[in-house]
Amino acid sequence: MLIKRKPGWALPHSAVTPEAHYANRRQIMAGLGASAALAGSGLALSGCGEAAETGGATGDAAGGILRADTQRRDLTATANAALSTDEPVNAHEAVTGYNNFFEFGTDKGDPARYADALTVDPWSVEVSGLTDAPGRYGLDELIDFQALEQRIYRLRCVEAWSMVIPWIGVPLAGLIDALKPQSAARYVRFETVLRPDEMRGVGARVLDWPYVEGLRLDEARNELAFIAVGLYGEVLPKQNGAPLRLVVPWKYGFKSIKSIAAIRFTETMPMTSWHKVAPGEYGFYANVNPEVSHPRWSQARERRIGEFGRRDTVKFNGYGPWVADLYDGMDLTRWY
Ligand SMILES: Nc1nc2c(c(=O)[nH]1)N[C@H]1C(S)=C(S)[C@@H](COP(=O)(O)O)O[C@H]1N2
Ligand SMILES: [Mo]
Repeated sequence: MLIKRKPGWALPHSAVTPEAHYANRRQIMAGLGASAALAGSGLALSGCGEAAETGGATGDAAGGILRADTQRRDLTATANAALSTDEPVNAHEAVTGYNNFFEFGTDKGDPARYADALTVDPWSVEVSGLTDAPGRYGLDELIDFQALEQRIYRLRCVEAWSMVIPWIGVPLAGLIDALKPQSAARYVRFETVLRPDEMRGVGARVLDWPYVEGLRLDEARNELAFIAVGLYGEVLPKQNGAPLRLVVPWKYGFKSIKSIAAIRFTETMPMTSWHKVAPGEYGFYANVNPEVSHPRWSQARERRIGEFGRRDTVKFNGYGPWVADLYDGMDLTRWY
């Protein structure tokens, strides 16, 4: 499919400064503070032009090292306006304080409270399976910190709440190519690090740890599929899945696996954590779909964190123009 699809919600390029530096994070946060209670504040990218100072990460990235253990370190990224929503982003406090990361507990505040125990530097990812480039890679070998993009995506959790998050990262497609999957590979399987000493939640058998997720390879190569290493202009907070996590915004949030430590290319569909624990409730595809109810609740509407009331959920979380053709011919009420 070579047609460039641009849906109604895509921002015109003129609306955003092409080089959006989160130069002075404090200044941005000050602007957000006033509206934080409402959890919506059109994160003013266009205002960033005034901030002259660039983030400290550039120099380090030039040296080839970006240490992800340093929380609140600024990253420099180019705004990808075409793939960003212009909806108000959620407050930093919500994005980093209301999380699902069950390895640290099941309360929404647990990840922010306890994920600090996770060691994210050094970090490596084991690449295996049907690939011509198997091996163990360091973070800086996998991610080009000179080529970071910002993408403002909606995140729709299967629990029927949603947020808008300004991610920083790289397209997953480029990473997949670099890892040279063989022609027989049809799926990619991701695994979260498992460290009982650092993850106080894994004693509880909520899931069969480690957390596992997967995508069909053509889904992984879709231009929306993203690997985030930051958000809100800073290095990814641990509660959000440092140092690298998947973001697939047309799917329910549980597909966007955090703190990835292993990537495996397979011929058959990988068994994923939520599908394993409740096959009747969570499918492999997990595309956002208001027409298919979760067995225990409707998916027709959602609560945008920070808003009162509920809004209608949109099929594919509004990303149908990019992804709908991935599922041509599939019965999405069966392959939920
Ligand atoms: N390893 C791991 N990844 C995970 C989860 C988890 O519990 N463990 N929760 C998922 C769910 S249910 C959601 S909604 C998103 C939440 O991402 P956020 O906290 O950055 O908003 O992370 C997903 N990735
Ligand atoms: Mo979720």
